[in-house]
Amino acid sequence: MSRIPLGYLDSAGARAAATLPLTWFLLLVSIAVCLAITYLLWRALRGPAGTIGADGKAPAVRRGEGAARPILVGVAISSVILLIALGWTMVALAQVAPMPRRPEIEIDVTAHQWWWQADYGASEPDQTFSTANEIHVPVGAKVLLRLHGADVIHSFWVPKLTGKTDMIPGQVNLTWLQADKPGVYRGQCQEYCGLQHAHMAFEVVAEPPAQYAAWRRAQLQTAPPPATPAQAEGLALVEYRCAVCHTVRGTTAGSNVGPDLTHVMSRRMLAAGTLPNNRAMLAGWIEDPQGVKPGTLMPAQQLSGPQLQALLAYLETLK
Ligand code: HEC
Ligand SMILES: [Cu+2]
Repeated sequence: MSRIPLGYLDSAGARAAATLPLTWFLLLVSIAVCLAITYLLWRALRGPAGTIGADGKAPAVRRGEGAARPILVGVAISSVILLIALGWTMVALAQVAPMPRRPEIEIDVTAHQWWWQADYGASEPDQTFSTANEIHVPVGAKVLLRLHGADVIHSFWVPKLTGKTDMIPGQVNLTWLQADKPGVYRGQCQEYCGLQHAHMAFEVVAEPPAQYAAWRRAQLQTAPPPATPAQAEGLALVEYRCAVCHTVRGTTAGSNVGPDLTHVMSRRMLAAGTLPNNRAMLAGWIEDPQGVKPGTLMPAQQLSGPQLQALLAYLETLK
């Protein structure tokens, strides 16, 4: 599926599309204003300089006939443009502000320093699961997002699909999105939230409904039991070393300081969009998370070589 980078000058969904013409209008007006002011300044600077009179005083300012005209014209033009911008903003707000009354999907997204937790199925207790840094939605569906903040203020932003909404501890903010085309849309935290704010990205994977349903079914599964001695040793290490912070459903690891790892290998990226997800990157992350994301809340694990291999053998089964 194609990866679609950040960018707000085009849209891929109804909510972003509603504000797009206004964005372009304001952008072009701003550019025109900059050019006009530059031109007027340039013209004024090129005009004849005033000369100091014989008495050593600057010449008196002369106010010619009709000198007030440019001011009046300028004020009139600005007022008209600002009134248009105001009216247009109201219209755009009316289009994007109401939440969908019957959303097809509801997801609780919680921002942590510095990763995203996505919980599905709050309204159906047998359909709940938690994932991280990757939000799947079916193409064309209206998706309601309940936004939570775990520690400090963050902000949810997927420019191709929806504008920014703050995620504030102790408060639930709502937003919604709808993807019209399949694709992987990049999102980013938009409120400075500490050391690794720049490495707090995520992806919205919009896929055809059948594919989405298959993904959801797979996410609902618990982790498979280990099939080899190495995997069994890996599981023991997870329950001993990682369980204080991570969940692997189907094992005794059940903490939520860090991302749910039950299906960690099904994800495209690791550590909030920081590393591509494969065996080598996973090993590097577990050995030295502080080298990848200095300040991240996962400490280095200091495992021996054989321990790391066993751990990887087990983690690779978490698809
Ligand atoms: C003290 C808590 C803590 C411990 C112990 C811990 N982790 Fe983490 N882990 C985290 C946090 C917090 C993150 C999120 C880091 C980020 O993205 O900034 C994380 C992220 C990860 C990720 C990336 C997941 C993703 O989807 O991006 C993996 C994989 C991971 N940890 C594996 C492990 C393994 C394996 C162990 C045990 C050997 C372990 N962790 C021990 C807190 C912990
Ligand atoms: Cu943030």
